[in-house]
Amino acid sequence: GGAREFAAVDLGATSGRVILGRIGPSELELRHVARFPNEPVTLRDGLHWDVLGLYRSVLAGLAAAVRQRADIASVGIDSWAVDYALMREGRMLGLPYHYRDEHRGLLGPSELHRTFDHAALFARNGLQFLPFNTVYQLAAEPSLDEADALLLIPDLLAFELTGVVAAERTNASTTGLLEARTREWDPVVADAVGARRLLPELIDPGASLGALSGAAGEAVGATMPLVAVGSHDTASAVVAVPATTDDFAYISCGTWGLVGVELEEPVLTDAAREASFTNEGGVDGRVRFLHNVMGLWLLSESIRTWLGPGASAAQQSSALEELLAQAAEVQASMPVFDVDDPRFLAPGDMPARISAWFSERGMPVPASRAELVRSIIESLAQAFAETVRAASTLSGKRVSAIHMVGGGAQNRLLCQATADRAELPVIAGPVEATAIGNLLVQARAAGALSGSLESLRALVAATQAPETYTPRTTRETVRNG
Ligand code: LFR
Repeated sequence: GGAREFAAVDLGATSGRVILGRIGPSELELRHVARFPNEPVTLRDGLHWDVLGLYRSVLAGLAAAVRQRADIASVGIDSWAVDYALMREGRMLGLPYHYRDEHRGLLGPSELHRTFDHAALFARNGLQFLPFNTVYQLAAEPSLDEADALLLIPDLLAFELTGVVAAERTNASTTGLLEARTREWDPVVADAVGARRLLPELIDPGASLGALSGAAGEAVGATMPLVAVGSHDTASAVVAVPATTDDFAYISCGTWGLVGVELEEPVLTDAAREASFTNEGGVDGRVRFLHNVMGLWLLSESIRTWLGPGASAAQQSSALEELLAQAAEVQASMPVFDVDDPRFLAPGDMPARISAWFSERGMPVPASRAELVRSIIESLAQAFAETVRAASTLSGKRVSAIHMVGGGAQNRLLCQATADRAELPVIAGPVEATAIGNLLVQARAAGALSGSLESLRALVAATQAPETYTPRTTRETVRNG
């Protein structure tokens, strides 16, 4: 069959993009159409996503895509997980909160754990404890009674674009309201937070949601169908891992570092729970058995602190590049901290929090910005390596290589440090794995491709040329281990 054109909307915690993909059985070609910042805003009642600004950027990005290609077969949307809008009669009841809102992160777990502790929840939903999981946010939610539906972020945008209400299953698996084994809504946990009547019908990646319609169709200038993809960004990223064998671990590295393996069945053991592993739903019914490592957030928030309020995205990324170059030159061995300490979750002064972590333990504090950046990189690499080992031990899955996808794949220092500390090759790229996974699932739904995830991955491997980092084994290079 001939190649066809698809559009991916991929919203990350710091930026969003619209990407066109031309896809056929031996073709996968990307064209970047639009990139826009995602800037949260603090109101009196807490930290929120600017979903209206995002929606406006999505419409403008899709309109630009249509101007470039009149023959777009479909559109797919993915974003970060867990956050939601409450709806009443098709109207949003206030702006969605940001999962990094500190107040809700403290209140939610303490509310829900009075009736359901984490072990009881894990036995049902298989999720690691993260204070911002939807189920905890709902336990802290002031306006549930007024709502008649709950829509996760991609489902919210899908509703505004098409008028169709549905819950895409991979993202629903991050809420805590889905049973890990059946992948259906769990009425018991949903009742515990009073959300049962708010949960839409579940749909799977590949299902069509119907054509863009109404004001959305007019703004975009076309009425192609919206197709459900792995709407949880991490689910889409894992689809596009360019693996050619089965024995791999993945690190989807952006704001977060999502580190784990793909399985057929969830692992619901005490050991998995105690190691903070999660069983999220993948495309084609696969299980993403992984742990959330704090990720590049540690770097981006440090840079935001150093540059001060008002620095542009361009200033931040050039500062990052400069600091990484300096960090690569640091000769002294830098101390490693626990990147998963919950104190690093909320926005704020990151360098001060990292320094405090070291001083509290009587450890040397990195003396310059370059040293602190190096310490962050080494600490992330250490956490990545340990998490890959744990994923393999806990699941019994053999791992002989690590695939690093997402923005982290272009961070050479991080890729090499991860290879060194894991003593495994790191295969880096593609950077746009999430958008590619989004596009591939659409292409398969349209019949432009066929086959299992393995054949989709083979296409990525054949067309995107990942780069391999081999572990260095001399004593000098593993000095930090
Ligand atoms: C990554 C991600 C993670 C999820 C976190 C919060 O972008 O989707 O998978 O745990 O954001 O939603």
